[in-house]
Amino acid sequence: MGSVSVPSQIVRAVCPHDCPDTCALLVKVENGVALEVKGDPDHPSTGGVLCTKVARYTERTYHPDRLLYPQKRVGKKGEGKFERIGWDEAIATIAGKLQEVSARNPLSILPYNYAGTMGLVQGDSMSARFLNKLGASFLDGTICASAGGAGYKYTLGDRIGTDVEQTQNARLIIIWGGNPIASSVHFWTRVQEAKRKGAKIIAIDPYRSLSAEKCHQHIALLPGTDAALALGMMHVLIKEDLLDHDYIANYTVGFEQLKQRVAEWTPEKVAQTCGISADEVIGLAREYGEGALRGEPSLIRMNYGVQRTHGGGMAVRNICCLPALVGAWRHAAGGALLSSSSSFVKNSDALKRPDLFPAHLPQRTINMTTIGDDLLRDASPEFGPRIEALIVYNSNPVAIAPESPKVARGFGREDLFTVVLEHFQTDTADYADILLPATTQLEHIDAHASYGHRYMMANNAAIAPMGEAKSNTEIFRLLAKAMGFNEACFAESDEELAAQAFNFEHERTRHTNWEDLKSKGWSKLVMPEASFAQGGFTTPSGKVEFFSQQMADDGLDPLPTFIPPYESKASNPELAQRYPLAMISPPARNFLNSTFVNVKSLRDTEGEPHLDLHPEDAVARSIQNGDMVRIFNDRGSFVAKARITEKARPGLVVGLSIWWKKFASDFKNANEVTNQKVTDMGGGPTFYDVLVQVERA
Ligand SMILES: Nc1nc2c(c(=O)[nH]1)N[C@H]1C(S)=C(S)[C@@H](COP(=O)(O)OP(=O)(O)OC[C@H]3O[C@@H](n4cnc5c(=O)[nH]c(N)nc54)[C@H](O)[C@@H]3O)O[C@H]1N2
Ligand SMILES: Nc1nc2c(c(=O)[nH]1)N[C@H]1C(S)=C(S)[C@@H](COP(=O)(O)OP(=O)(O)OC[C@H]3O[C@@H](n4cnc5c(=O)[nH]c(N)nc54)[C@H](O)[C@@H]3O)O[C@H]1N2
Ligand code: SF4
Ligand SMILES: [Mo]
Repeated sequence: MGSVSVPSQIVRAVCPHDCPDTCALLVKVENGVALEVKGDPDHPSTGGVLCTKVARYTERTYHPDRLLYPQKRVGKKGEGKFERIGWDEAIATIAGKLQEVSARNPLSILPYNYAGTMGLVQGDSMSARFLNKLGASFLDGTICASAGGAGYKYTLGDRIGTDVEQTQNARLIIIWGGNPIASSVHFWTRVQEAKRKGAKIIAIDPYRSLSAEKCHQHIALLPGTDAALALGMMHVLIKEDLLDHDYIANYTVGFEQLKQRVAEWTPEKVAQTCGISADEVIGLAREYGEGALRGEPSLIRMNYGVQRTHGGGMAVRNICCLPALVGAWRHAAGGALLSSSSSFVKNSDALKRPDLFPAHLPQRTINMTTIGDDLLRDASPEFGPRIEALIVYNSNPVAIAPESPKVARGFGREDLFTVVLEHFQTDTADYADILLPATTQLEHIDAHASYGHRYMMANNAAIAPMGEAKSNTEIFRLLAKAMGFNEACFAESDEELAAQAFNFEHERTRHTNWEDLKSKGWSKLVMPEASFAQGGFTTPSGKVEFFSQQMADDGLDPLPTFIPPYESKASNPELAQRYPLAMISPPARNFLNSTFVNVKSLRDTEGEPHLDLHPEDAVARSIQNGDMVRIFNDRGSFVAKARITEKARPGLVVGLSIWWKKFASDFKNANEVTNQKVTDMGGGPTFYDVLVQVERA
């Protein structure tokens, strides 16, 4: 009786989201339907566990609001009124418009893409080929990690750090500007194991985050002052001779200059700069240095909190000097981890084909952090042509980019042609002229690296595309065809692309290949357990560069220093008179950047947009717990529900993010008040370098 039962099948997949954990997934599929997504128990980093967001991945994939067919805008920009069209009309309209714009100047065309999917194929492969061939402007992908990446590179070289799978063996773990319970739960699991084995855990964070409150010690410094704290630690380590002289002599350059530089950074001066006590500075340095002298591994997990203010690059650089001073790199579980991304041997040129860019044409790069200003800019000799066409994929700029009032104004330009590839009708999608339905991770193939662990991963398609959705790659293939691009590379399948994503001829990768990855799901890079036990840094000198000639050549201070925030009481007292509170807007636990905000069960858990503020600051403004408050500065304003809590240090307010504007009562989010100014190096955003005032709404 009834239907024939088909045995369920397990498909190996990868979590595509912008998270360092890059989990291995097992998708249970029956009759073409994905029933359940689980963590692979055999994958050492995933350990069979997923975060609450992705454990509900099928809820997102089969969400009733999924975009299932192409649409064109019929209402005003931003209003969100669309009408269904066919794929032929969609592709012909886009190709026609791009042809018209590129006939004037292809640099007027700009992609806006980031890490909505971290897949190397659906992230940027056929899309990059298409845009290169067109001669479009490049987008500098700065929105997350470029400041820290630059500071790391000057000091230690490529983004290779301690293997996260060693965490549980460390004796001291400093969680510096990160909230792993929310944003890297698999690392946190290992921290717990270390704690059970007796390790001491210290959080450095202006906010008593979910993670900070579970650490042995929490140092709540002022935002954007981490560089000074690191200078103070170095001062104490050197003064009290808590040093590994042998490591310094063999594997570092510039120690004498560093010694002179940090002499002025006394614990008292650091305490003053960071808004903490001198004892905290001294205690932290001794904990770090004395443990090392006892031969105990110490790990610094640096995260993104330290790099979202003016001196974010320098902060990472200064912190990167610490492990070498005490010889922490000698241990597999010691050292520092910012990102593991350079551990991977990727084949980026094969996927993106920069050689397709017409040799006779000029090039231009637009910083994605300043998209608000740049969309509003007229043509000029310095800027080049006005941006006339925008192709958005894997990103939601109207919600996530800084100084949103300008971003929205730019997207609202009547003379701008905007294409958006999306799963859902996001805040950005509302501004599209043509809105195209993209496949999710369960519906397409991909290859993945990670920025947290050291496994190459393969994502197999578990189900057929929903409705008329097409993968990003397929959409750009169709556009290439319509534009008459007939190079063979525009016909390559996703499978062919995925097979090229990694270089399998390197000592780290030679043991596997694409077919093997696809069937097993993942494979660990072959690398030494303690990468820098005997130096081998990828800086120009091959050593840790306390003094960096490269920085001097780039017009930067060649030695560790402190670059104050753009906006703080100390650095801009005049502004602080009007806007006395520092605001940060780090990730909410149940969202992933702006993804999942539209999944009701997760949104319900977050509730509504909140602003955490200290009782002192609340009393001074007659604000009661639960009041609606308006947060504002010269750039804009938004409302949120006040949560009075000592988690926020006095003078600091915290609005966990990133809400879709359309789910907020005032159709706005924290990026109304953030800043488009960029970091000291790497052109990164300064999301947490913001002064505001708060009042009852
Ligand atoms: N659940 C969830 N997970 C995520 C994300 C998400 O949105 N939600 N986003 C993903 C992405 S794109 C990223 S980049 C990572 C981010 O990963 P993490 O860097 O771990 O990010 P957060 O969880 O925001 O932790 C940052 C912490 O830095 C603190 N902070 C803010 N300013 C400063 C400062 O000046 N100094 C110091 N020391 N600390 C500061 C904040 O209070 C916050 O607790 O997480 C990824 N994982
Ligand atoms: N105020 C404030 N703003 C911030 C931050 C902050 O801490 N505070 N964090 C910043 C950081 S660290 C980051 S990384 C950025 C993140 O900014 P984004 O990268 O823009 O954010 P996401 O929400 O990760 O992804 C954007 C979109 O990609 C879509 N997407 C996913 N997979 C696919 C696919 O296969 N195809 C297509 N076409 N679309 C897909 C998703 O549906 C989602 O809407 O935000 C930044 N903005
Ligand atoms: S978001 Fe992060 S923790 Fe959650 S499943 Fe994906 S990779 Fe794992
Ligand atoms: Mo990020």
